[in-house]
Amino acid sequence: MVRVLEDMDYSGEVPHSEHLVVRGTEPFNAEPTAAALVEFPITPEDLVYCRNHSPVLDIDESTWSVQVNGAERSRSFTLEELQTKFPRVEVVAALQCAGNRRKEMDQVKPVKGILWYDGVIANARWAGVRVRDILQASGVESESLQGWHVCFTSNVTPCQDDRDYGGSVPLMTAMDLAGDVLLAYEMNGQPLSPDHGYPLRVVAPGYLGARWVKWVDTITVSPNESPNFYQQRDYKVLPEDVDTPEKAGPVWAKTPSLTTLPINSVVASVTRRGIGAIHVKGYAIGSGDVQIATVEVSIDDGASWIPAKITYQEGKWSWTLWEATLEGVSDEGVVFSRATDRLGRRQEREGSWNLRGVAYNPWGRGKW
Ligand SMILES: Nc1nc2c(c(=O)[nH]1)N[C@H]1C(S)=C(S)[C@@H](COP(=O)(O)O)O[C@H]1N2
Ligand SMILES: [Mo]
Repeated sequence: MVRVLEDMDYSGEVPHSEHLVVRGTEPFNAEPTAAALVEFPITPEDLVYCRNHSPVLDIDESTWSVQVNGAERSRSFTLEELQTKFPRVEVVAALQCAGNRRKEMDQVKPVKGILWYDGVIANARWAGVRVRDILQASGVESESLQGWHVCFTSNVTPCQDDRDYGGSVPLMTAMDLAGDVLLAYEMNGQPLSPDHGYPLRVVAPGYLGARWVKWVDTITVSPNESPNFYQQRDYKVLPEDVDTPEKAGPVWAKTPSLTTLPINSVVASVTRRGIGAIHVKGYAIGSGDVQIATVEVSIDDGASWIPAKITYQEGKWSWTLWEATLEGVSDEGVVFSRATDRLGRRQEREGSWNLRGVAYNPWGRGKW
């Protein structure tokens, strides 16, 4: 456990990428345009969105250690031990904030939260240590801990709504070799930057970004989910009739925490090509571990659909990039996108409204 600040103090804030649209400075929250994002299968570090509930600090890795609280005993590991004693595992996975596209939901009816456009998503190559390996080395026997959770905490600084930042995933997910839950020390072949969790962050493929705890210094197995504010009182799809914070009060505890986000696709850019033609590009993302099978576009309000070409997809956890050229189009119009996954589940025309503006996924939409 490493506490650097007792209070939120922004005087040590690190410099950030200048290629992002800033949505807030203290804490620093910023996203790229979707048009910039879809130019790269693997998102370059300076186009990775930043989502923070606290100052971003430049942490001294020599003082870093991770405390693991197993069911029976506790252990602590230095960063060097993690890097040298455990296999290095690489995973390509998309990181997406549950608030992606909140701006569009807010136009349906106002919501509470940062009005993110469609850029709070990044596809990166993460490398680190499997949480499973660390837990096993700490004597955790998952067979006897059915229904338990792994709670991740960063104690470096207090946050806006809690004294630390935390989130959890089911223990089974972390123990499953196919789950690929890591404590990552690299992003895209480089050490993590302070913005993205240096020296160590959780990578929980298929889970919403809120569980990918940055600057993680404590892992606790528990019969309960993380008690942290951001697990219990935020990042939940409240019922549609809860439209004020007062009504939300008693409902938080009854509403399940978000795990995966729904299937999604967005139109990121529409370019006119000569007379009567447009070129459309976008991204899509499956829900959990179910990859995208097809993306289609429509220029007649959904009456007919044309398959887009998938230009990138990698493994189980990546996003999908797609593009389409449409000919014989009028001078201006609207193009929609919809994605279908390998189980045949399809993105619907409308998304559902909720007070916190999370998990929004209506058809993608672009104009020319
Ligand atoms: N310690 C800490 N971890 C955190 C957060 C935070 O505020 N503090 N934000 C979470 C949320 S809501 C998201 S979407 C992702 C964003 O990761 P990024 O800033 O690297 O894009 O980190 C998660 N991990
Ligand atoms: Mo988030």
